[in-house]
Amino acid sequence: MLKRAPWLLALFSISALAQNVTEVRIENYKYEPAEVTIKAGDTVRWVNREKRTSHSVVFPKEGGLESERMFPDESWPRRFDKAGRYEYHCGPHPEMKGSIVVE
Ligand SMILES: [Cu+2]
Repeated sequence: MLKRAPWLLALFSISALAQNVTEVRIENYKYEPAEVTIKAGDTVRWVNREKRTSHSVVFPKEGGLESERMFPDESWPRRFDKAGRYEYHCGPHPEMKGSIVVE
């Protein structure tokens, strides 16, 4: 097992490099930036930078698919494989809105 560890580490590093990760900060009850454009296969990672408030990300057009609740300094990644426009809002604060454009 120990001998295999470096190989596993190398594989993880390669797969991490193969895709782009775009970060969306959540701060002051806003997604920042509120709209991002990425390429199919890329990942968006939402990061909660609040001091106390928890947030989530809900995609109403996908049956209300919702992220885990993100507490301060937690994050949630989602990979987007299909082109399109993905509108989302926050579960506990529906007035918070954002969108991901996948090219
Ligand atoms: Cu929220």
